[in-house]
Amino acid sequence: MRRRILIVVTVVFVSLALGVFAYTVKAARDNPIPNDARDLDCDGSISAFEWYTAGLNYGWRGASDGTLGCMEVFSLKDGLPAVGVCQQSPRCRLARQARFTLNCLPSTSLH
Ligand SMILES: [Ca+2]
Repeated sequence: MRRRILIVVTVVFVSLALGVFAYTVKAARDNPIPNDARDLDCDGSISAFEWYTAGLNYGWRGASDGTLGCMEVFSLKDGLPAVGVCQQSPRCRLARQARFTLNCLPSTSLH
């Protein structure tokens, strides 16, 4: 009897966990950020973690600094830009202190 209860509890717990995970994956997928714009560190590849994180925690809008031909991945938490995605090279531009850097250089190289 005890074993059956343990099995039922385990099945219920695993089902709930899978349901929550599926729900968050669907929410990440439904985010308007294009899949190829979810490279949050501009390293040229999009990991599953980046894809998932971008889908849940970031939004998509025109570049807030007015850069023409660029869209922006911004934090839903504070509204600050994270990555600029531009038509011209460099396509992916990290944002530091609310400004896009060129060639994804660290913010210290700007000053
Ligand atoms: Ca990346």
